[in-house]
Amino acid sequence: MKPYNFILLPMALLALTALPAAADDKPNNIPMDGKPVTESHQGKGKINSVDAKAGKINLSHGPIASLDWPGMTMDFEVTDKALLANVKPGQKIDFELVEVRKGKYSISKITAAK
Ligand SMILES: [Cu+2]
Repeated sequence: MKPYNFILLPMALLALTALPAAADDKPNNIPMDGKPVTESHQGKGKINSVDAKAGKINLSHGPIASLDWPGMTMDFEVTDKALLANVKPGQKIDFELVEVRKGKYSISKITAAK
């Protein structure tokens, strides 16, 4: 064996063993071209309460077809507490949800209902 083979062989083995693990770790919303896509879901609701300090909001929201959710009243966290700076109970809003963890959705956008 030439000296450089001692370096290349272990590297080749490492690359082979690392690939399957990396493929398994991929979230299922990354398409074939490898660019991550943040899928968002649109909802409409009415604000019941706002906890700006905790970054939480309680909404009565309508059905969200893209998530197969029925309408309900529930708490949401927001991805950025600044989203709650100009909202108050009683307001009707359009909002956007993103999946922040597997099965966990947070509000990423709030606008006055159109
Ligand atoms: Cu809900």
